[in-house]
Amino acid sequence: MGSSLTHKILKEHLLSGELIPGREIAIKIDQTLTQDATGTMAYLQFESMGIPRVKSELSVSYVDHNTLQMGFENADDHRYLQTVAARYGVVFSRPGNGICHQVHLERFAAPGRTLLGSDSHTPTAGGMGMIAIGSGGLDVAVAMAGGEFYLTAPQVIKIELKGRLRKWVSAKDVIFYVLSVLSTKGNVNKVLEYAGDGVKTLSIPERATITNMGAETGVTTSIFPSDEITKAFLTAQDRKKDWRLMEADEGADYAQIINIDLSKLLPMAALPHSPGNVVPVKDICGRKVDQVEIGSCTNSSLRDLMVVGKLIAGKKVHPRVSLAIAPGSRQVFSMISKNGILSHMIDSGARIMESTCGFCIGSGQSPHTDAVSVRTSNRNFEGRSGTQSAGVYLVSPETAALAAIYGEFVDPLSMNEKDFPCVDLPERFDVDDSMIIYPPENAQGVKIIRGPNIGEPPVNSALAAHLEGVIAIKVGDKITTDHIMPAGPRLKYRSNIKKYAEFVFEGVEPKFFAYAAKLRAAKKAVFILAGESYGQGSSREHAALCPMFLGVKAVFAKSLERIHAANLVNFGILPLLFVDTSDYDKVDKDDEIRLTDVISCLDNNKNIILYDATKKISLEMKYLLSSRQKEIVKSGGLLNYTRGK
Ligand code: MIC
Ligand code: SF4
Repeated sequence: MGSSLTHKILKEHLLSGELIPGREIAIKIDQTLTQDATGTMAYLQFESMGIPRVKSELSVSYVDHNTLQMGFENADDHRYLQTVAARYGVVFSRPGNGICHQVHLERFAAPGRTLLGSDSHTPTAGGMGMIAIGSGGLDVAVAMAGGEFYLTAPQVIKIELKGRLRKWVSAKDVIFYVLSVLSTKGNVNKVLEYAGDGVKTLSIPERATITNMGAETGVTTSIFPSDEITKAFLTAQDRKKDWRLMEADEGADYAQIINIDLSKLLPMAALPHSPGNVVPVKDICGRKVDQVEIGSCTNSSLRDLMVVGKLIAGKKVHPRVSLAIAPGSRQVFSMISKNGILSHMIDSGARIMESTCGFCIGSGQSPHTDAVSVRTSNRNFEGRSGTQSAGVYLVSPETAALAAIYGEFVDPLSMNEKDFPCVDLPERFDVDDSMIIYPPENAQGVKIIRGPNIGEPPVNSALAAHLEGVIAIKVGDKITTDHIMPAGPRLKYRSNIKKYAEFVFEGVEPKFFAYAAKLRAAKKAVFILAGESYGQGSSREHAALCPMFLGVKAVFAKSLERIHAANLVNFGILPLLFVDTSDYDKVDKDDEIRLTDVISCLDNNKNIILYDATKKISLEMKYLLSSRQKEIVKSGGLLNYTRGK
């Protein structure tokens, strides 16, 4: 039987294990990427490994998330990242050069290769026919040190595309449709592989929009084949040499097939507060809009901004609406400034932002109280915009541009077909890599500069055989890492775990920090009780690292998302799952809990008994850990485990 494209690339990179869905495998990582908000920890961890220079083919450090520089902390992080990159052989993309995923797609992504990034939207590069996976920063640090990356061999779902998108329907609407089928939970350890004749109708930026937001389904990654369109894009980026034909074998085997007729899709929107709440835009027409934000790693390519610019040319932004536009990269920014599109935007009343994540991560542009904010980004979790009472709607660039002009939701399909601004990608992009700094060959003399806000990563102790403690918080389903570890104004503490840990569960249970401190002082373990799909969303390992710092020893959940579960293991927190999920209802906050013989249960593959001393009940907990992961948890985390070896 033929191979899927996913399995072909995984096979070429397989270092250990069998490529049988569900089994743990280790693969070689060719490229890595980090961004500033997860990068400082990743490089501090890399430094602690004592390796003289990165061993990956290519490692790039981007500064794109936090560039507001409110206070010295942020600029200190940037300086640390620049100097540590030079010292260890990492390519450095300066602040202002663009959002990591957009720049990586333009300048570095290559078909057939593997990429590991400390950001959950790393799968954006899957639009280029590579296996691109998001993970915690520590896993990226290990990959930079030449270590293998462990993952569960995925089930591959084929998404067969036929037909062509109608005018006014966008690549974003394809992924919204996929989200309406798969939802945001229950897709762990799967890969979405796109195929079929419809693929040929989509440009690379459009494919990247689709693979980018595949992250919201919770899959390991998404991938498109590499074909003549990929070749043309790479040629236009002056990188033809990176092209390679990559496609699935005829008759390849898939776990599931989803058929999509592109010509039947409608413009869609994800309603507050989940990317999975999708409805056709026609169902919300007329709803008033207060803010429109265009950009983010999902929709900030030259194609997207050209469409937006042409749509708003000669028109004015509605008086109620604040429209902000952030080009995804300096290349995009520079090209729209030269071709006149930027003038149309400025003349319309749009506010032009830096080429960064900015609004998407709540770093500026928080909407007003109770606002309706319409965004082209990929996440609309409650409070992520920085305004708890705002409702964020996710849409395509086309829908966003119309909302900015009309001040309300307008169905793009109600527009005249001939008025749709078709955009052809240029034969040559403006290539100027002057904001990308290559490391010196001999970096021995390079001094790494650390500011006072940059602290050493905390270390954990080995797991105790018996754990006694208290459930300090009980949360429901779909708790995201934004709930656990808020970003926005708190981002500047990413390099200072002691300080950042004060904000764990800030928006959910503000007393959590004080409660955990009290339990720690009483030498009690801290436990977290969660529902389905705990740890959705971002890859930020701080959502495990800071709880670990506060004394969290185990999470009891109905189910866990992939990256967060791996981060819990990496920091020595036991990820335990209810054998009977209805047991979740029997346990409460403040309950005294005992876990006995934990080590011998792990060693003998036995379920762990959670004894609730308050309720006087025993519940059975399971875990999905490989032998290697058990050793990591027992050691108190990956750093201890690696040092021990
Ligand atoms: C996000 O979109 O949530 C982020 C901010 O890019 C995160 C990374 C982080 O928290 O630094 C992600 O997606 O992994
Ligand atoms: Fe940046 Fe938003 Fe993309 Fe995360 S989702 S990388 S914050 S633009």
